[in-house]
Amino acid sequence: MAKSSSALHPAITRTLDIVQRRNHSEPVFLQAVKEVLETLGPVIEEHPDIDELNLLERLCEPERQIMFRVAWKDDAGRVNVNRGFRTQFNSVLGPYKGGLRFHPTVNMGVIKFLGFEQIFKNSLTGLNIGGAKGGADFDPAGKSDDEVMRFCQAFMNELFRYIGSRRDVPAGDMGVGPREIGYLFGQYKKLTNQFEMGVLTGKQVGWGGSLARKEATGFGVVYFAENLLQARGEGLKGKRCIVSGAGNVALYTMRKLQQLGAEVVACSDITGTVLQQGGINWELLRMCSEDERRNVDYFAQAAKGAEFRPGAKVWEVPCDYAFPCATQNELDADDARKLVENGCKMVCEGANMPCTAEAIAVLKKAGLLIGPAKAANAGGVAVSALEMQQNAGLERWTFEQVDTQLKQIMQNIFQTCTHCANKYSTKEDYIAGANVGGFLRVAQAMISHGLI
Ligand code: NDP
Ligand code: 2IT
Repeated sequence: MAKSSSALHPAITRTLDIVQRRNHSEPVFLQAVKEVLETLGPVIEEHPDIDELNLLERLCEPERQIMFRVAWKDDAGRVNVNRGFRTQFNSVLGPYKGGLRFHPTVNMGVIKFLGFEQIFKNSLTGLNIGGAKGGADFDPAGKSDDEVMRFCQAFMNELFRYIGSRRDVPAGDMGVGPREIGYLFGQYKKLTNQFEMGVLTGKQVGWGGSLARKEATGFGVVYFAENLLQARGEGLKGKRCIVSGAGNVALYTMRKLQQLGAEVVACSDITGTVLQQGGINWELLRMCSEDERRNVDYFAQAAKGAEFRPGAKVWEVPCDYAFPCATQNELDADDARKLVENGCKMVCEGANMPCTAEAIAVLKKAGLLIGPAKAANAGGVAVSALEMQQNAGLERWTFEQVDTQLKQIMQNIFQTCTHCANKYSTKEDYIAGANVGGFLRVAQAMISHGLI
């Protein structure tokens, strides 16, 4: 069987043309589709029915897209209007599953890129969850608790028609954490008059949430990185790491890195980059970020020996390993060159599609290990599925039980990526490995379900 060749399979070029024509105003969606499709050539050659059944085009078209008005009143009594979204991309492996993002940059293209990625990520977990994503162009920054609650209620007034524990199960993403999930759940319960625990995940642990869900994405990223490094006979102990972001994924990536003996030298957010001698004071950072909802400029003032670089990206700080955990396309070709120059050996993606295509090309050429997002950050949604499992069985597992399963799932994902990289691309091409591994399970299920 032929491995990846420079000329793309005709089914791929044809599908890319169609997707480009249909979605020309959605660059990040196109970027995500291109990255996946370009790695599928050898699989399509091996399974001609994929082309005969036009699976690629079917896969790139969401099963359903919902867009709605969200009108709500701020504390000054003014009426605000935002746009809400849910893309129910693919339900072949289970109920639609994926987070909600509240951020001013949200639009249909962003939600579609995230929903598309989610199909393959969810497939890689080996669990029965389909792919979806949603959110709104609402900016939670600077909003009062009451404003966030009123927005969540108004958002759910429309979304509730389309979700359900066996239909579509949203969770958090940027700007949506346990507080927002609580308000969303309260309104869903009010509207449906049912305590349908499994309709949302990422709930607080007191009323149906899973222990270790909060930690899961970041911990999973580090478990995946450990697997990558072990395969090269390397490890995390004593290594200098940099992490972008200071939100949920970044925080728990840093936590696990420190627990495993790595030194986290810097992190960042929209205000800039903070470095701290002897490593980032994690407890203090967690308090600033989670409890006080403050930025890293504030943390830098409180942290001993911290240096703050306003507006600077974190990638200029020399490190052994880098963990982009903030947002899409946050690491470009110049940043990648900087990392290479400074001797960085691995980039493991916590955020969804944090590296531009050009950055990936630079990193690959320099031989860095790359942990692709749809594999490396799948721990969050995997533990969401474990939360659904606990809810369905009216069970409550210990932190250790969940964490042990998370570790095993991340190892399984790594093995799938390794196997598929070796078989369909080249050794250590975990990007192709993740795409193919995620795709194969979805494709087989789509074929089984017939033309629907
Ligand atoms: P949070 O909202 O908790 O945190 C996001 C962090 O990224 C904040 O520190 C934010 O800074 C920073 N950030 C956002 N945009 C930029 C930017 N343009 N430049 C610099 N910093 C920026 O979100 P999460 O941690 O949940 O999500 C982070 C990433 O991980 C996203 O890509 C998300 O899709 C992905 N992800 C999340 C999962 C989850 O379970 N939550 C699971 C898998 C992936 P500021 O506060 O200053 O805006
Ligand atoms: O990008 C992601 O995987 C998430 N935001 C988590 C989704 C989920 O359903 O837990």
